Amino acid sequence: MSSRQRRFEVDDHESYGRPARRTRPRTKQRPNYTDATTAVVVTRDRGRYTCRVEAGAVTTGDAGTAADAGARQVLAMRARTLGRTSVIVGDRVRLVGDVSGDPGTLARIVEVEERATVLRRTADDDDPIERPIVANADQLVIVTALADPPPRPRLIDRCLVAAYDADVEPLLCLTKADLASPDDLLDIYRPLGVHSVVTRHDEELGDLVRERLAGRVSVLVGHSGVGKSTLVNTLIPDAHRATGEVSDVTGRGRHTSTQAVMLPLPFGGWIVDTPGIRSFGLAHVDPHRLIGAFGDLDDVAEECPRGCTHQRTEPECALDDAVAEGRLDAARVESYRRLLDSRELRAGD
Ligand SMILES: Nc1nc2c(ncn2[C@@H]2O[C@H](COP(=O)(O)OP(=O)(O)O)[C@@H](O)[C@H]2O)c(=O)[nH]1
Ligand SMILES: [Mg+2]
Ligand SMILES: [Zn+2]
Repeated sequence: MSSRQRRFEVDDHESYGRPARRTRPRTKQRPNYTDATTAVVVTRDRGRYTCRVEAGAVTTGDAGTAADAGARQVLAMRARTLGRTSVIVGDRVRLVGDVSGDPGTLARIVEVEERATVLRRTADDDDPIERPIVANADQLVIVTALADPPPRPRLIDRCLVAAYDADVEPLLCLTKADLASPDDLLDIYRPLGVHSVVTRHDEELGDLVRERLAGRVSVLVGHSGVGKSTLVNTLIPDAHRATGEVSDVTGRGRHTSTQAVMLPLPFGGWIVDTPGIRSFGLAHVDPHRLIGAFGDLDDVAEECPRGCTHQRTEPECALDDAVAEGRLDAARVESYRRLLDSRELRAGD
């Protein structure tokens, strides 16, 4: 079993209420849902899931598929047979029952496809468990304002670690370039080879932004006020996301504070706006996995003593030898070690 599959199972601890008592003996044979309607979960609210069903037999979330004008939204609940399997935004599911999407109807989710990736919300004081929040994302867009609010590189580092750990490609999106220059921040992340885009609301969005997002499932993460919703509205003119809110969390209770909403992009792909998610939990991140995101470092690390964590304090780390011999760039190794260290910082740092 791969480590990813294992993590998928570990995540499946969530359930809503108590499982209903069984009145009939459970049959051994699992039902076959191949006739069920395929959909993607776009948002959830207290046990009700909004699922998007494409018109025609289009595979949902398919890379490169342009937004389907004939798609419909279907409200659904979990079928009891799902047991403890969690359902989150981005999940590809099968629906049975009334899948018309007509007002007042409620379909049932009978199957959740295995997830390619899982992003988890960080544990906090209210909830000590890191919960999965978005499935099947392939890009994490770390949205950082260049000013107002000022950038926080340590938070960016934490988001990068979460992305690499989840096998989701990071994209640094630097907003409000009308207020400050992106050069210093770009210099910090250049040694890691992180892709970046720079935006400002008084100018047209560069083609690069759309190119980076097209055909992918991208999750926006960043503090309130950095310009996430402004960006979504620019990308999707009819999205009408509220902007300029003082706080996405205040006064709306815990449920909505972590609500992610997935929207189809007009040029193909999906974007997930995540109002309350500022950082991701890193308690589970394994340093031996993180280095796998950096192929050149990973190759050198094969020369390390067993169990080497590759931190600065390791006396015989092969990364140091490789830097001394000019095989690796010192700034890249240093940046990688800074990421490793960021696992130990608290989310608010
Ligand atoms: N100066 C400037 N302000 C921006 C820019 N983008 C967004 N804003 C403003 O920043 C505030 C927060 O934006 P919003 O999109 O709501 O941020 P969110 O909380 O991350 O969704 C709003 O008042 C926006 O008008 C930009 O490029 N430059
Ligand atoms: Mg917003
Ligand atoms: Zn090492």
